[in-house]
Amino acid sequence: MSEDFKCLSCDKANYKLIEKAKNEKIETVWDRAEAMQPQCGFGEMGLCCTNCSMGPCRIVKVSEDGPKKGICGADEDTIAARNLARSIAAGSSAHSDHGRDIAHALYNAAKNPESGYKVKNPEKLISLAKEWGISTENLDIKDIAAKVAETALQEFGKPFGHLRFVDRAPEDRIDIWKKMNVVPRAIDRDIVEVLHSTHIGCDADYRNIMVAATRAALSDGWGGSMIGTELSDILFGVPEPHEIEANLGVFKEDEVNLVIHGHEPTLSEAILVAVNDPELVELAKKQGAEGINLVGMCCTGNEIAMRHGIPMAGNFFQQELAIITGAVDAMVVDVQCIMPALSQVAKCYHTKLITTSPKAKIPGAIHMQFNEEEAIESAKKIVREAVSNFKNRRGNILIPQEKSKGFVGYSNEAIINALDGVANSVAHPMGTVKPLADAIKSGVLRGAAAIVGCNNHKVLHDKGHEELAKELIKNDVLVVTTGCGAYACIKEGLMSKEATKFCGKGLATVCELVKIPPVLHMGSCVDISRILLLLSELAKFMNVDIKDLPAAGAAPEWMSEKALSIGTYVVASGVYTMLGVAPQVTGSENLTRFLTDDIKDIYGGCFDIEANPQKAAEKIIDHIEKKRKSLNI
Ligand code: CUV
Ligand code: SF4
Repeated sequence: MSEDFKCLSCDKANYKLIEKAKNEKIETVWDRAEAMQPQCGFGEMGLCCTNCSMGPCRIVKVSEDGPKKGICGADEDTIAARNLARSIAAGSSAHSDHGRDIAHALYNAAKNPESGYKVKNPEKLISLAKEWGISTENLDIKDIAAKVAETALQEFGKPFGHLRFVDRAPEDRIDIWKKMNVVPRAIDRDIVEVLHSTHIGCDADYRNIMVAATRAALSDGWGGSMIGTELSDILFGVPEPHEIEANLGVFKEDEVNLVIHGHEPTLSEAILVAVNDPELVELAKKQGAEGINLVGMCCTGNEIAMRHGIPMAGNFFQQELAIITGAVDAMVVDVQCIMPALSQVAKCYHTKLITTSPKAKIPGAIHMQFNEEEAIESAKKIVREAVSNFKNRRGNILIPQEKSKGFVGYSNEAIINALDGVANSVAHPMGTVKPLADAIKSGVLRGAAAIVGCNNHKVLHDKGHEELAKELIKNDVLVVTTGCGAYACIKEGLMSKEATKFCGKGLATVCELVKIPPVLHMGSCVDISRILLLLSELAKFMNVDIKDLPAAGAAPEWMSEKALSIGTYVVASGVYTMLGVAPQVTGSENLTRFLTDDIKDIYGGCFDIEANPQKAAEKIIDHIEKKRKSLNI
């Protein structure tokens, strides 16, 4: 029976729960996706404009008849480009606002002992202060933290100059950005400029619209996201390899199950402290539970798995299923990728859905505002709410057996040290990429590819990630992954020691020699900034630009605006990027050609679209081999 769900997901853990949902008449993402068919063709092609109240306007492409221009005269290129640019700006804003919150938390760590935040990695703090030209003489760690936090916050709105992290890119790359006028200046400014220039009656030139959009995207990758990652490492520690369990089988029948879902480690780190509070553990026991089982979901799950070995319960498409187990006592959420549907599902069980951010409230959920100025106290209140709900369980619990083991936590520091033969230590913040470069030059590794991004009903759940990853490692391409792609890979066993059985000879040898899995978990979506840095270091070491490296990116199941921002900054950083789902631009042939072809001549990277993972892998491998040839390796 449950085999019928093979066409919805390739993760067996989900089948029993989808069946349970059906029996209990609970609607899931797959039901809503079906009910949505056929989806709007104008929207699908990016040809619907609602930028002003003379609209909505839509461009008819399927027949000769029908409007070819909006009421203001905007054509398909303008409309599609404006829509795309606004999505990129929204994606950049999400990552960057996350980065800003981390900077505020660092400031709290420095100035506000009540917050409970502390600098966990002073070495990384000092090294960033030096990089930013902040004098550390006679200053204690807290003072340095305050200065670094303030400087980071200035990056959002400084009136002159460009973003500090831009200087981390290879020189050739910066030159291209200068020539194209896309050097990110100040994060908020670059995002606002997209909103302004796409207002009715402003920019109508699709290529120029893409200039502003690219700058906003770069201010995410080399700005907001990088600030998010670097300051999170300073505050909460640089990730190191941890062996963890993943998938919906991580729930425990006899413990309080608390899911932390969303994005910002400011919340999840405080929740982690709170669940270990002896008083709250005692309270759990009084309720009849054996303890408190904290598990993560989506990107915040990636963050605490990387730093603390907390189990990863599931990715974007599993959020409803987690509650449908009947075993979740509370799902605590902050921002991004939280389906509003959760409150309806939670109502069918005893589960408390707790929203915590003023930026994201959901009707039907309990709102308990997380106060970063008293982070730990605030988190304890939330955990108390979860614990006290254990006694309200209604039976009818189904925890799937399925769970996998794997190693997570490959920050650049951890990767470099592993390849260097330094076991489990991130003591020297940025060693040398020589061993990685050597392995690539010698051809033992053909190259590297990043598999990132979400889940999307347009692709069989998890299959896009898994199949692509397997095909690449079979061909000696080292895979790094973040986001929901990381969940798919660990669930499929690709982060375990045994995963070498899927590898080609070269990659298997490297993995066995330095004891790493062939698919490296590099974190959350904001941590794609780690990948930028790794590429940048590798390019500098090999005396080339990022575009010359035998490397590629892929987002086989992407869906979010954040993914569009990521894709754009990655392409503008010189990376060939494969999408499993077409962006909503295909109504404009010019824009589509620009993104998949013309852009190559400008940035060296481009988008490609291929839904079939086997074919996508072939194209990526082909690209990698071409780059090797040009490098004469
Ligand atoms: Ni930020 S953006 S669905 S959680 S990766 Fe997962 Fe990752 Fe996409 Fe969201
Ligand atoms: Fe229509 Fe132009 Fe207004 Fe868009 S901006 S809704 S195309 S009139």
